[in-house]
Amino acid sequence: MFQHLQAYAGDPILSLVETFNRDPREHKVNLSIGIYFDDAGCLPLPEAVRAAQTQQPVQAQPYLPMEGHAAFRAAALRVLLGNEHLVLQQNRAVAVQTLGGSGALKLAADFLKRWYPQSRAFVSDPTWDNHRGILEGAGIEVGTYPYYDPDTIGVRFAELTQFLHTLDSGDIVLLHPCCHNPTGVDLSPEQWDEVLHIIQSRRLIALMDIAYQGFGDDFDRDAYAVRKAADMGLSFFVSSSYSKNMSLYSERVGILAAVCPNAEQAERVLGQLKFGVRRIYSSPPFHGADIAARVLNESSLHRQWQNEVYAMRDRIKRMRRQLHDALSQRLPQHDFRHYLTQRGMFGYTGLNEHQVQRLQDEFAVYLLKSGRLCMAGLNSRNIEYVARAIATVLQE
Ligand code: PLP
Ligand code: TYF
Repeated sequence: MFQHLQAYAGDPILSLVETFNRDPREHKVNLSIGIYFDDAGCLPLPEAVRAAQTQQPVQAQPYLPMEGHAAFRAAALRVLLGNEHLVLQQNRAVAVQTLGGSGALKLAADFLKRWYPQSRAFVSDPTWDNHRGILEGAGIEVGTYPYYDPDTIGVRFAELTQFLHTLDSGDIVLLHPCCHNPTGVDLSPEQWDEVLHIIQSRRLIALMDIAYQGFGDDFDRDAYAVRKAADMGLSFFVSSSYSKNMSLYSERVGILAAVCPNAEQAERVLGQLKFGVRRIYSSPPFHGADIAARVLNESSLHRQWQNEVYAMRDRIKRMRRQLHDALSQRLPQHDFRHYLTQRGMFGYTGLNEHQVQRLQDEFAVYLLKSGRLCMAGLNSRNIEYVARAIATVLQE
């Protein structure tokens, strides 16, 4: 019956983690997947999340409604838009609990294909691989917009804006509000203003994907693009993930939010998103969303959690600084300043595929083929070793 099936090559990032796990070398270092590890190399559970989990009574739960956990959805909207945003007061923003950020993207993609069947989607060049996979999986044609410039280690901003001007009304643009995956290179507030004005004037559909809120500057500044788009009166979607900032990876906690022109349309959008959920999995799981709701809705836990995320952010920044300093010391003729300026978990090292392979083969240091390095995998015990390994492959 299954003879005609092709073998599945696997997700490149998850497959690399499997290769890493099988690697017997004791000194191996995993800088591939975007997961936050602490200085001991462990996956930490924020104390605020642990406290919320401990409060949780163990009892049977009925199904959640299609749209999910009400207190979580409301709180997650406030994290995105700020507590007092006009769109919240006017009931113009709605949210559906999703299976992490990935589930939010899938729900958005299905919705967009159904209601804007002619629209093409454009993702940054480069982007997280699964963006294309999820959009294409929903039957949407996917192209790329110019983004990363390896020469300047910045954004091809003029090309990006020129390109957006060529798109058709109703085309979808997938944007990373902060901590761009994989490059770590973000737009400035002024650049966001310009991009969002083009999106508004050309009637494009913004689909923002925020999976690292809190890891860039802070929860408010990381949501600049989301709040600016809402201030401008745009209608748009946001997928938001709590996998990284609550360390709830396997619980699958996220939302898909929609900001709409008025409350009546918002209600209709919510209805169609519920229809989408109904068609895929009927209703989301309770446990992770309930933990997140407790953290977000209890002010002392919320504050504690934010500070814990900021401690993760600051540790990553220290790793950036130490890697920069260690490499600059070894190779003073090289410019490593991009290690300092890139934001969030990832750094784009500029290492080529051959150099990345050598790091893996000769040093058991695992990066993605693209040269993406997860800064959160560095710690005080492995950083000198990693710097020595990178310096070696850069020199030869
Ligand atoms: N979007 C981006 C940019 C990501 O890096 C990730 C990483 O996991 C996701 C979405 C998916 O989020 P989740 O793991 O919550 O599905
Ligand atoms: O880019 C990353 O490493 C994270 C984690 O299919 C991830 O976003 C990677 C692959 C995948 C799901 C999550």
